[in-house]
Amino acid sequence: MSGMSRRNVLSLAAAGAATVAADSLFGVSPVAAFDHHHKKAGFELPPLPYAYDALQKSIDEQTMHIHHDKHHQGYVNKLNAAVEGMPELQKHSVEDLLRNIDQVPKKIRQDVINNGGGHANHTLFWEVMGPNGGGEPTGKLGQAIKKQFKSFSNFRDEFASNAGSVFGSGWGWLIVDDGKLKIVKTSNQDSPLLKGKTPLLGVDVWEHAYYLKYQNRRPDYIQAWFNVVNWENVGKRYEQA
Ligand code: MN3
Repeated sequence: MSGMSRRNVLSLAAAGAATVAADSLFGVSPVAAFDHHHKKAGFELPPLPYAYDALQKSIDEQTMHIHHDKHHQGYVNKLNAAVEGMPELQKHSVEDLLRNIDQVPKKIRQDVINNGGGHANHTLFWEVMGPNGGGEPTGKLGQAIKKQFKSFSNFRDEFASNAGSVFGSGWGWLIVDDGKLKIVKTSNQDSPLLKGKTPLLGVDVWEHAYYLKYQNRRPDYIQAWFNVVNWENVGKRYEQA
């Protein structure tokens, strides 16, 4: 009898230990990410600024859910894990960390490049899209694009072919570099901020951004993505740059 109950106690203890171990694999940053009373101590996933099905003409609802709730949340969680116990880093914006990457301790620098980049890039990505997107930019940005690329249609072709040519996973960007508009690409989650450039518009060309709807047809995804670009927001970013 006593041997039996002792075994039960042991197996409960073992089950408890297994639960703790499993939690600690995934549970480090959600605490920091969701506890608004300790906002300073962690980075947070921003809510999607529109409904998950709002971009359906170009990006399906399931992709938006997985992309925002799983992929972007994952970068936020891993960024929080990387800077855990480093309040001097936690108090900065992720953009500041990336702009000053040389001052981030070497042992976590690549983690901040990958996951801080993932967080900043996706935050921008949601903001430069919208349900009433598409068309052409007006105002100062519209003028600057025409000046730099001769026409909006030239700009669009160049942007699309640049993003389409990213080898493997990465991003196609419109950036401001020394006051000039430029089209560039980065690999993985590298942000233009790492090189002191200001990103205005970015298209995620990782397969997770389009594979459910477009499979291997990345160029089709990029063409459709132009129909949800929120040029008003991109124009605001330009005027602040
Ligand atoms: Mn992505």
